[in-house]
Amino acid sequence: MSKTSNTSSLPGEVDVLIVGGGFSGLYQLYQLRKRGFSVHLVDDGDDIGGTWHWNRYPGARVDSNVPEYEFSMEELWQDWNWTERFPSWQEIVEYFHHVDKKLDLSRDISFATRLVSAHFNVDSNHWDLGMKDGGKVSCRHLLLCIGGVTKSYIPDFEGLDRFSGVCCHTAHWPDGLELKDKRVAVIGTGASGVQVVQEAGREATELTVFQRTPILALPMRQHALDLETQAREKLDYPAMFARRQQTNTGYSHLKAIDKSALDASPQERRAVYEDLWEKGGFHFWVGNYIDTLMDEKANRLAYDFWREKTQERINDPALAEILAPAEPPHPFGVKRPSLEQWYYEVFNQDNVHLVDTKADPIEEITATGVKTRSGHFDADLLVLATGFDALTGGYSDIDIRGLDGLRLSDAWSSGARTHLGIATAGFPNMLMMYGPQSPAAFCNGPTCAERQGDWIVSCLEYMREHGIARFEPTAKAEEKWGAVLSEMANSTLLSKADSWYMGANIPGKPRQLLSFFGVSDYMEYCHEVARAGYSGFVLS
Ligand code: N01
Repeated sequence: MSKTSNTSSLPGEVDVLIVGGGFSGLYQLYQLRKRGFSVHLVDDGDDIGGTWHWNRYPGARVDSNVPEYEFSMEELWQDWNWTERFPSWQEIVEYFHHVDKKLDLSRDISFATRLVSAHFNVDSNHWDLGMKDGGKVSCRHLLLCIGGVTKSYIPDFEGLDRFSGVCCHTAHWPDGLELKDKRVAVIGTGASGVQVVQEAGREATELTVFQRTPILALPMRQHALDLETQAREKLDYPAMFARRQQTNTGYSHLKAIDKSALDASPQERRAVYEDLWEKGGFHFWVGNYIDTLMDEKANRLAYDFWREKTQERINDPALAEILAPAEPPHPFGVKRPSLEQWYYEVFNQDNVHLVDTKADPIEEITATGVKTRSGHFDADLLVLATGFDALTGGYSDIDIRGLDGLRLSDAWSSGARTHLGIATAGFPNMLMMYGPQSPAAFCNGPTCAERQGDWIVSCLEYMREHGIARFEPTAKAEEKWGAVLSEMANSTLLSKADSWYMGANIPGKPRQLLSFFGVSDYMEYCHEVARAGYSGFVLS
């Protein structure tokens, strides 16, 4: 696999400095450069790809199907083909190299360059930026495209530093580390854990899975893609990409059924559920009856169907009850349902053990494995699939200081406050893509990168055309946006789980809904703000 190598050196000053080389950052680089902005991108990694540069654990693959999960520009898809409906991280990285080559992006990217400080300079209305290696840049606009799952979370397990085997978090998988012929322990059963467990089930001599909350995983229904079919389907790509702009999920084919599950007869509902189940992917999640994520009774019907289907695949009734319990651990779909291929069958193997850490808590990590209340589980490789300080953690890792030296981490100490999930009061000329209170967690990534991205590009053009040196949202606009999110949390079942959507997976983190549900509805708000001359922003 070829690595992107032609790294550009840092410029002294630019109109826009972008941080992060994933879908959103690369889109901004391409679009802003085309419009005559001087723009540069920095990324901590030594290659593009954003989350796909970092998350390269065995089995890592995307949960969104292609071609929905790619850019919509024709010059990018006309001569690109995939081999699988849900591609592996390796193939996605290759796709990013293709994008780089086609759009000639890396001439304006500094790789292995980590932004560590960003201080707003009130005299110049510029941001003074400092990189980890000492490099400095001044920019008019700071555009943070750092992604939602940037800062990994490692729980404070007693004795973790004493483990004598190899221990790694899924987001920091070293090149060449294999599961084969090892005794593997995996802590965590979110989307990352599910994928590692599937691979470890095939490769490891012994596998122990530590589950705190069962994942309500859905069948992926993976299949290979051939060139003839893709050539035929490309005739419809422009229409498909246009449709994807119109839905709240950001997928052209995924739209909730505009009917209550409770209004359907049991036979009709069963037929709908079976159909969604067979389609695979996220159909059973966001293509389900409209009230599935809003009404407890409707939700329970979906949960019971999920449980029935899942339990059928697990031989041991006791294990089936731990993996798919009679009482839901939380409403279905309010934590991210991972897509799986053979996850549940793994637990039918003799060399695989499941530990329910609610019943049998982890007491400590020892030199040779994991000690729980009931016993000790030996391991050579300890995999921490324990997630991320999602949506806000990446920001608190940078020393961002706005007006009067205000630190972003202090401004957000009791919760993230934003206008549209794009900007925050006290931090002029700083914009976030995929930020907290934007639709990041509930939208197909590339769609969000393009839709929110186009709005940001227009916003920056507007500021340039009107000679505006500085803009920032008002505290009042942030309050209003916060109220929109609170209302959303209260009118759905989203607040009923301790998920990263709610900031509730990190001890001590303020509990709030961190993502807006529905990208089309969200864009309506954004367009309304722009039409009103950027209402809620102070322009000077
Ligand atoms: O992280 P998670 P992730 N003791 O937070 C457990 C995206 N993604 O990396 O549920 C024991 O979901 C925790 O338990 P609990 C996707 O958006 C996408 O898997 O809190 N266990 C949970 O089981 C996803 O949602 C893809 O009770 C502890 C797990 O660790 C997001 O990234 C692939 C614990 C963390 O799960 C994050 O997924 C991968 C403790 N002290 C990721 N602390 C694809 O597109 C935490 N856990 C395929």
